[in-house]
Amino acid sequence: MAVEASYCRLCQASCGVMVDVTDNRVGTILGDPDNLLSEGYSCPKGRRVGDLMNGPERLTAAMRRLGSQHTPIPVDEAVSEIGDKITRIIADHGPDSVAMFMGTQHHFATLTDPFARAWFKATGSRKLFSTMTIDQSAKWVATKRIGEYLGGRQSFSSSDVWLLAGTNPLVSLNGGNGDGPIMHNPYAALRAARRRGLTLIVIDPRKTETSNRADLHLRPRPGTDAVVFAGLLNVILGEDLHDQAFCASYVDGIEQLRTAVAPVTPDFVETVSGIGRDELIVAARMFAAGPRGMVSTGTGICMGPHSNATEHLATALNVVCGRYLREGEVAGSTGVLGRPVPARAAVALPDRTWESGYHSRSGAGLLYGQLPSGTLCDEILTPGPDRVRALIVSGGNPMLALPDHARVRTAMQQLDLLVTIDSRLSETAELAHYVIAPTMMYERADNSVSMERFFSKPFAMQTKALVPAPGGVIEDWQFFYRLARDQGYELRVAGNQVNMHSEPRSEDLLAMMASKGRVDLADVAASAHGVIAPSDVSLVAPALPDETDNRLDILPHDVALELNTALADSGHSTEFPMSLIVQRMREVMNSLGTAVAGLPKYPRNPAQMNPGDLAALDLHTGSGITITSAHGSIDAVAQADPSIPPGVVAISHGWSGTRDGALGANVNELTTTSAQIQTINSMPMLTSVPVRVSGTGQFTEPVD
Ligand SMILES: Nc1nc2c(c(=O)[nH]1)N[C@H]1C(S)=C(S)[C@@H](COP(=O)(O)OP(=O)(O)OC[C@H]3O[C@@H](n4cnc5c(=O)[nH]c(N)nc54)[C@H](O)[C@@H]3O)O[C@H]1N2
Ligand SMILES: Nc1nc2c(c(=O)[nH]1)N[C@H]1C(S)=C(S)[C@@H](COP(=O)(O)OP(=O)(O)OC[C@H]3O[C@@H](n4cnc5c(=O)[nH]c(N)nc54)[C@H](O)[C@@H]3O)O[C@H]1N2
Ligand code: SF4
Ligand SMILES: [Mo]
Repeated sequence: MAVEASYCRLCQASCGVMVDVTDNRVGTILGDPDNLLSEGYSCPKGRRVGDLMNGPERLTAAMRRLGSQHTPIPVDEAVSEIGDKITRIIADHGPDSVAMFMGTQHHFATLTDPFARAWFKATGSRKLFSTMTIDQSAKWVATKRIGEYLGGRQSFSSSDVWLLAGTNPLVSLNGGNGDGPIMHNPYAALRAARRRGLTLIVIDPRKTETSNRADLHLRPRPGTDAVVFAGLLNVILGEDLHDQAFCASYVDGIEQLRTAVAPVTPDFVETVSGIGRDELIVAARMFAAGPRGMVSTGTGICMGPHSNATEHLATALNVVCGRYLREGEVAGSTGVLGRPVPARAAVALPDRTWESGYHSRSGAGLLYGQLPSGTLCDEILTPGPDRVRALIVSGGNPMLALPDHARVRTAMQQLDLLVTIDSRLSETAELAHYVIAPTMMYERADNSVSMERFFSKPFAMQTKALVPAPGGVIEDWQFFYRLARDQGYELRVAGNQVNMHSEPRSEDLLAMMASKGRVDLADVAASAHGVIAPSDVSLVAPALPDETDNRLDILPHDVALELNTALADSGHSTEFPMSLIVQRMREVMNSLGTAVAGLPKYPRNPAQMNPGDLAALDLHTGSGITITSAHGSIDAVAQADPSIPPGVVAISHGWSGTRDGALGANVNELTTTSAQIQTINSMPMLTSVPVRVSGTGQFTEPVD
C-alpha cells in the first residue's frame, strides 16, 4: 500500500487529499493536513470518491444503445460512429442542429473545457449550453448590465463585514462566479475571520451551518429578497452612508436608484419579507460601516423569483459602498499557473450581447457566448430547419438538472443523436445513443490552472494519475480530440495549433495550459502539497486615457421595470400556500452520490419541514407526503426540522423520482420553464416555488 498526495476534483474547492492506493485501486481518502490551500479539510463526498470509481455504478467501457439496452463497444468505434452521424446531421440540417451542454463535472478536469469548446467551435454551431444558466447566471446578467469595475473586489481575508445571501458555503463551498468567499477549509476560515473581527450577516430563510455562525441572521420569507436588498439600499442611500467618492468617479444613476428604492421603507420590507424593520436598519448600517467587505450571493438568490433584479441590487450594494480596490492598492492575486490579468481602476462599459447579433429560434440571444439552458427543450422540440437534432452532454446530467422533467425526457427522446460523456449510466445516459466512459479524477494527471480564479490564496497544485484507468475509458479531452480528428477538423487550444496527426500527451497539454503563469510548473509538480506563489505586489493601475469617462450603470431602464414588478409581487397564493426552497446536501454533488450506499445521511431525499407545520397536518418524520405545484406533483418522505421556518418545504435537487420506483423525490417534476422565466438568461424559478403539501397515509421508518 502507498499513500499518495493529490487533490480532489469533485467540486471547485479542490481540497488536497491523501489517498491510499492498494493493488492499483483507490482506497481510503483523507484530507491532506499539509496541503497549503485546504489545510486538511475534506468533506464526506470527497472521501467517498473511491466508491464512485470502484463501485457498481462505474462504467469501464463506452456503450452503444440498441432499443433500451446499452452494450459495450470499443471507444474508437463509438467516436467514429458519432463523428459520422454529426457530420451527416450538419450536412443535412446545418451546424446549428448540433448542440453541446456543459455540466458541472465538465469543469473540473483542466483539459476538458478547452478541447470541448475547440471541437464545438469547429462545428460552426452557436447552440452552446451550460449549467450556469440554470444556476447563478444572474451574476453574468448583472455584470453585463451594470458594467464591470476592473480593479478587483475587496477580499474576504481583509474585510470587516461580509453579507452572505442565499448561500450556505459551509456545506456548498459555493464558488459562485468566482466570488465565493469561503471555499477552503471553510469552518476554520470563517472562525479565523470572526476571531480577527469580521462581522458576518446572513440572509437565509433557514437556519444553516453558516447562519449559525453569523452576527446577524435575517430570515426573509422565501423569494422576497429583491425587496430586502432594495430596503437595504434605501437605508444606506437615505442616510448617505454610501461611498460618495467612488460613486462620483465610477457610477451613473445613483439619484435614480435613490428615487427607485425610496418607497421601500423598513416598514414595507417588514410587511413583505417578515424581517423586522429595526433589524433591517441595523443590517444596513452594519454593512455600510465596513469599511471593507462585500455582499455575495448563491442559488437562494439566483434561483428565486425576480432573480436578475435581486442579484442586480445585491451588486448595487457593493457598488454604492465602493467595495472595490482603488488605484494604487495592492491588486488581488491572479495568474499563478494561468495568465495574470492586470487590474486597473477603470470601468468596462455594460455589454448587452443578447440585444444584437445571433438570436436562436426561441428568441434568446447570447450571454457569454451561450444560449440559456431554460430554452434547450424548445430548441429540440419546436419544429423548424435549425432544430437541435444532436446533443453532446459533457460531464452533466440534464435529465435531472433541468426543470420540467417530463418535457426534458420528451426532448431527449426526440434527438437523432444523444451522446453523454459520463462515468456512470446516469438518467441522461440511459437515454443516450452513446455513452463515453471517461477516466475519473485519480486516474488522470491534472493541474489547478482552471480552478485558480476561485482560490483564496495564490496557490497551485499538480497531480499525476495515482491509479491506472480501466481499459475502455479515455480522458474527456481525448473524446473531443478524436471526434475532431475523425471529422477532419483542425483545433486551436490556448492559442496553439493542436497536432491532429499524432495525439498529444496529457502531461504536455497540461504544461501548455500552465505556461503563462508566474510559477514554474516543474516546481509545482515537485511539491506534493501544492505551492503558494511568492507574493505579487503589483498595484491597481490607473485607467487608460480612453476609459476615464466610463461609468457603471447602476439602474438601467429594464432593471427599473423589473424592480417595480418585484415590489408589486406579493408572492402569495391561496391554492399553493407553502414555499419550496432549494438546499444542498453535504454528502451529494448534484446528482452524483445519491446511489452510494451509506453516503447520503438521509436516503430518499426527504422534504424538510417545520415540526409545527407537520403537526398541523397530523404528520411526522417518516410520513409520506405529496407536494404539488402548479406544474406537477411528487411523493416524498417528510422530515421534521426546526431549522426550517413555518410555511417552507426544503428539498434538494439531483434525485430521481419516486414515481419511477427509484431513489428519491425529484424536485424538477415540480418546476417549469414555461412560467416565471427571467428575460435575457431564461432563468426558471427553482426556489420559492409555491406548493401545497398533503399526507399520503404511508409511513417510512425514519433513519435517525
Ligand atoms: N455538498 C454539495 N456542495 C455543492 C453542491 C452539491 O450538490 N452538494 N453543488 C454545487 C453547485 S453546482 C452549486 S451551484 C453550489 C451552490 O451553492 P449555494 O448557493 O451556497 O447552495 P446551498 O448550500 O443550497 O445554499 C443556498 C441557500 O439558499 C437558501 N435559500 C433558499 N431560498 C431562498 C430565498 O428565497 N432567499 C434567500 N435569501 N435564501 C434562500 C437556502 O436555505 C440555502 O441555505 O454548491 C456547490 N456545492
Ligand atoms: N430544481 C433544481 N434544479 C437544479 C438545481 C437546484 O438547486 N434545484 N441546481 C442547478 C445547478 S446549480 C446545477 S450546477 C445543475 C447540475 O446539473 P449537472 O451538472 O447537469 O448535474 P450533475 O449531477 O452535476 O452531473 C454531473 C455528471 O457528471 C458525471 N461525472 C462524474 N465524474 C465525471 C468525469 O470525470 N467526467 C465526466 N465527463 N463526467 C463525470 C456524473 O456521473 C454526473 O452524471 O442542476 C441544476 N438544477
Ligand atoms: S469539498 Fe469535498 S468534494 Fe469538494 S474538493 Fe473538497 S473533498 Fe472534494
Ligand atoms: Mo451549480
